[in-house]
Amino acid sequence: MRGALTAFLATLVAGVMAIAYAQDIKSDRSIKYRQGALTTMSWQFGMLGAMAKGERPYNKDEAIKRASYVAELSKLPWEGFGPGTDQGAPTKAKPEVWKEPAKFKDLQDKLMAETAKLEMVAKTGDEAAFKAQVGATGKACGNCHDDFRAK
Ligand code: ASC
Repeated sequence: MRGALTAFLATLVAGVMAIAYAQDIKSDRSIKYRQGALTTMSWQFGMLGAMAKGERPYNKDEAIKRASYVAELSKLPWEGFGPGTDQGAPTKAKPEVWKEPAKFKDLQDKLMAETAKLEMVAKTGDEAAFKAQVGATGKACGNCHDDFRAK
């Protein structure tokens, strides 16, 4: 009887540990995934920011290429913010991401709308409009960081 209970408890503990370990791996991968996507987007958008500020020469073809990357990249990070991925690796994501999902989603949608517009505007070759839209897109990045990313 005692032996059966011990075996049962040992199995239970092993099971709980296996689940915790699996979740930790999954969470760690999700966090690294979303950070990778956001970092890649930041690299590409940073080049457009430099162009908009005149730190890099304006080039229509380059602007189109990078804006199209940013438009696609802006769709990717969000699935990396699944349930339970508030911890498991170092992250600046605030608890609000999971507490206010509707608001978080709304800001994702706004970013994706701005990046889609950025790609469209880049294709027109209108430099002034492109620069203005880089500003609007950067604002959409910042709006989300204000409430959902720790400093
Ligand atoms: C960038 C970048 C961001 C945004 C943000 C704009 O280039 O990496 O996260 O712009 O700083 O507010």
